[in-house]
Amino acid sequence: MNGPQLSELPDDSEQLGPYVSSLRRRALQASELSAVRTFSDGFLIRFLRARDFDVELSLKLLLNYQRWRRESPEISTCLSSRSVLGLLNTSYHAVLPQRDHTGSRVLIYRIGQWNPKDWSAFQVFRVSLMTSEIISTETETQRRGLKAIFDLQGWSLGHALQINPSLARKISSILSDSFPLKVRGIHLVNEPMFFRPVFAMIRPFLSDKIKQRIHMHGADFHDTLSDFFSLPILPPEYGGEGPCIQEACQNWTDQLLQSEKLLQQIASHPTGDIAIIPEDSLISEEVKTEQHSEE
Ligand code: VIV
Repeated sequence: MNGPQLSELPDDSEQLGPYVSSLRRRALQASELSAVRTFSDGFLIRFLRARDFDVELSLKLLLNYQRWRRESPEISTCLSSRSVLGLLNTSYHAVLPQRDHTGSRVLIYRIGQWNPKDWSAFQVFRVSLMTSEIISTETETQRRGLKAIFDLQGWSLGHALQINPSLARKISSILSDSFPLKVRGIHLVNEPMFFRPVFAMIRPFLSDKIKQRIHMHGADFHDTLSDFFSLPILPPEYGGEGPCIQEACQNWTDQLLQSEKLLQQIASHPTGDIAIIPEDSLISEEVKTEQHSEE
C-alpha cells in the first residue's frame, strides 16, 4: 500500500506535536538510550520526516543512527572541516547552490580529486558525514531529501584498496537506514570497469529501495544525467549551465568551515542532538556582548 502523499504529511508544529511525543516516549523506552534523558523536538523531527512520520520506522532509524556512530568512532568522533581542508581545496566536493526540480539537495563528489596516498577513506568519509549533518538541519532537505553524483573518473587501485568489507558495510548501512536523510538518487558517472568489484562489496547490503535509486551513467553521461537534473542547476563540467564546479566547491568549503564549531559539538555529543547544547550558538555570545555594552 502507498503511504500518505507528501502533501498530506503533517507539517506544521501543532500537527507534529503528537508524533514527536510518541517518538520521544518510544526512544526513552529503548534500553540502549535509557541513559539519555532528553531529545530535542528538532532532533526527533529529522527522524520522523526521514520516515514519513511512521513512528516505529523513525525509532528504528534513530537506534541505527546511534549504533552506527558508536561502531564507527574513527569516522563519527572527528568532524572537523579544518582537518580535511587540503582535500576540500582540491575541489573534491560540493553541495550545489540550487536544489533540483523536486526540492532535493544535490551533492557532487569527485573521487579523482582524492589522492589515496594523502587521505584515508575514513577522512574522506568524514566529509560526507559533515555535509550530511549540516544539510539534515534544513527543513526543506528533511522533506525532499538528497541526490548525490559520484564522479569516478580517476578511480584507481589505490582507491579500491582502501575499501575493505567493513567499510563497504558502513557505506551501505549509512545509505540504507542509519542516517536521517532521504536518499533520493545516487548517480555514478565515469565509473571504470574496475569499480565493479568495489560496488559488488557494497551492493548486497543495500536496501532494495536504495538499489533501485542507483544509476550508472558511464563516460557518456551528459545526455542521461540531464534526464534527472535540469541544466540550470548542473555545473558546465556536467553538461549544465549553473556555476562551475570550482566555484560550487569553494562555496561549500566555506560553509563547512563556518560550521566547524557546530560539527565538533555534534561529534562530541552522546546522541548527536545539538539542539540541546546550551551555548552552541553565536546568538548567546551576541546577547552577552549586548548586555555588556548596556552596563
Ligand atoms: O556517505 O546520505 C566507494 C550519502 C552518502 C554518505 C552519507 C550519507 C548519505 C548519500 C558516503 C554517500 C557517500 C554519510 C548520510 C557513503 C561516504 C562514502 C565515503 C567513501 C570513502 C567514498 C569512496 C567512494 C565510494 C564510491 C561509491 C559509493 C556509492 C555506491 C554510494
